[in-house]
Amino acid sequence: MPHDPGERKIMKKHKDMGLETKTIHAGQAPDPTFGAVAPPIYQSSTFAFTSPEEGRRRFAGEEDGYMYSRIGNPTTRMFEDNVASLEGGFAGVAVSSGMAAVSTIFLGLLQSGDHVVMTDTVYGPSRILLESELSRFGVTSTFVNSTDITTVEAAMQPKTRIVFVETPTNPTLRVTDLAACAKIAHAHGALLAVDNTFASPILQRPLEHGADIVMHSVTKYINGHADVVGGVVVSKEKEIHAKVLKARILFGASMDPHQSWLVLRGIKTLPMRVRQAEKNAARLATMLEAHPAIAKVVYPGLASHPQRELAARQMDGFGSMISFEPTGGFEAAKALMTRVHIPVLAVSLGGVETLIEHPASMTHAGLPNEELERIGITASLCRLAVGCETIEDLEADLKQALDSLLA
Ligand code: LCS
Repeated sequence: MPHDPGERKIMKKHKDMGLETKTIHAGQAPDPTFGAVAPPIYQSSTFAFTSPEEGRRRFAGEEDGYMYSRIGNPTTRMFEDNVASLEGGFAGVAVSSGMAAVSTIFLGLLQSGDHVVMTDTVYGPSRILLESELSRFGVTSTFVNSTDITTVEAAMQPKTRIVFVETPTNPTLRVTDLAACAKIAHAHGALLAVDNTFASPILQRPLEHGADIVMHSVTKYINGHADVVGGVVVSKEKEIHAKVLKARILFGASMDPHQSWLVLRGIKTLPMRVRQAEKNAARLATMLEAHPAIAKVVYPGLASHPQRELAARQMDGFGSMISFEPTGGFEAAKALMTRVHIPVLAVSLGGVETLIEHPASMTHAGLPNEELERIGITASLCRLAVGCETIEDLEADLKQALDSLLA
């Protein structure tokens, strides 16, 4: 298997096949040594050369092949090819976490003096990375409510290099028009990068809407079993991929071979997990909206969601994240989080188990209070990451917890 994407024959083979076929087969062929059907874990930091000349050629980029696992690893490569195939990109770069995916994009493509336009309600640390870290290296940024596309246009500057959009957003589930953003970014000579973590490639493929780069926290739906932290970046074009790969190699945020193997195992059931969780979420969102102990429910599939029509057009489903506010404010939110029995009180999402958390004091705690209120992360907002349990059990459990708030 070549180190450099080269002809990318493996991905071409599944190019026109369905998402289920791709998750199971893309990037993988039976092991050439023993025919093992499950991919081998190439748990090796380094790879032998048959001659000094071969080593020289590989380091010079004159020949495909592996040298050292920070640079490239066969198990990791299978995962990279698999996700690139799902997203319809040129190639993928696997990294050690979702935050490594965000930072590798910025480190690979920006320089001092450049400007970034970002969705204001992204996952808290993605925003903090720009505001408090990349600002130290002379990168400036503007945060906009990208659901209103005019704010993106208004924020563009001559030095804007990247428009970074998260859709749907964590945890406010706002939806941004990707095709409109791509048009604006390209008209100004910038790239559109999309955090596709909440949708997964099963429900949304940003490159099809004109984006140049798509990234995931693999920790979530792609792995799906709450046992791995990882990230991946898929680029549409070879030139962008080369820059992202170089940043991964030099800044060193590589994915470990064992991590890659676990993630390859998880991704095979991605379509089934995503669809089951979505079915559950749709039922729970409707049930929550009708309950007297609930003041507000945010779910892109509800008629009350302001961007429902856009979500229906741009996505192949509404996902399995729900945010809601109980009528009794912060105290009611706290009580609810302790009275549910099935949802686990924990951050993260995208696993088979349902999780509940409080964004203002947990995932988004790094943002100032006024900003949290402004972007809709109120003190009473709870986030439910719906899993794949039996729906009647989830419904009954949430109902008993909500009923207890009225008692
Ligand atoms: N992007 C999104 C949309 C996320 O939700 C997260 C993590 C990241 C990037 C970063 O990924 P990581 O480095 O953690 O793999 N979101 C989390 C959350 O909502 N709860 O815990 C982590």
